[in-house]
Amino acid sequence: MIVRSALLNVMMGAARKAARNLVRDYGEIEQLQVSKKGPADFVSSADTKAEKTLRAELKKARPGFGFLLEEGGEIAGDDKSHRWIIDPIDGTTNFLHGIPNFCISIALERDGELHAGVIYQPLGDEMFHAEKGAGAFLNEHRLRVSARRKLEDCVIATGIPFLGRPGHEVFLKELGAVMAQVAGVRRFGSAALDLAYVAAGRCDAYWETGIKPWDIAAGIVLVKEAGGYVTDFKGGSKMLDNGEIVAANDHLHQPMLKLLKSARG
Ligand code: LIP
Repeated sequence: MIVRSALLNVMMGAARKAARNLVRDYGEIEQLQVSKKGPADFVSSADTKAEKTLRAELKKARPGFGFLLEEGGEIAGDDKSHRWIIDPIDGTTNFLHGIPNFCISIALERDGELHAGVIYQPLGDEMFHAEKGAGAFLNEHRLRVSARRKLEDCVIATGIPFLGRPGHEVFLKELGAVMAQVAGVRRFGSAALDLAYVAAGRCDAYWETGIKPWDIAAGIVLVKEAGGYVTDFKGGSKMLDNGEIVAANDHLHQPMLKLLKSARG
């Protein structure tokens, strides 16, 4: 049995509590798909409810910590060195359409550095968790990024910009370059789970642009603790600031950066 820190236990407990209502709400979606009004309002209330639960649970355990919330924005705490970064539903479009690939994502930032991450996929009861220096886990199992060295053997995850999002042309260039070199490209619709999958070696790499801090903060800790590399497109560490991310195992990270750079021109 693995021994987890009190901090991770708090994060996992909050995720499980918020997930209970989320799963119930997800069960309602099917009925709402066929109603005239559609499920959009219902989903945004599920999102807000989950965020409220997460905030209350984490505040109870660590009263001084600040928050960066997808719905509620930035909330300063008395303790200036700690901040929770939370996405109550990552994969909202999936949730809305009754596609079961969504999760809760919670990260803890300590003195400006990402320190711990929990990504919980409630329908599969998959609890991904990691803390700096202590490794990454899926439930009780230690995670390690894939060992694949050749792009031709690899499955790569990505996110596709959609209506109202910039960068369509550039993305098509990136996709064109990547798809010609690899065994498969996947668009699962949850950046947090894409990163968890890289940490678990299910996917060999993941890239996306225009992504928000709460979508990727927890996943960054997971990939790094599973022995992978995560950077922005320039190879730097400003992913939360510029919304660009490339995550991969140690063999593929540089080749992926090179490929994306040459595709963008
Ligand atoms: C989503 C991401 C997804 C990305 C979407 C969106 P949300 O987050 O996880 O990978 O491609 O643009 O940002 O909106 O479900 O929290």
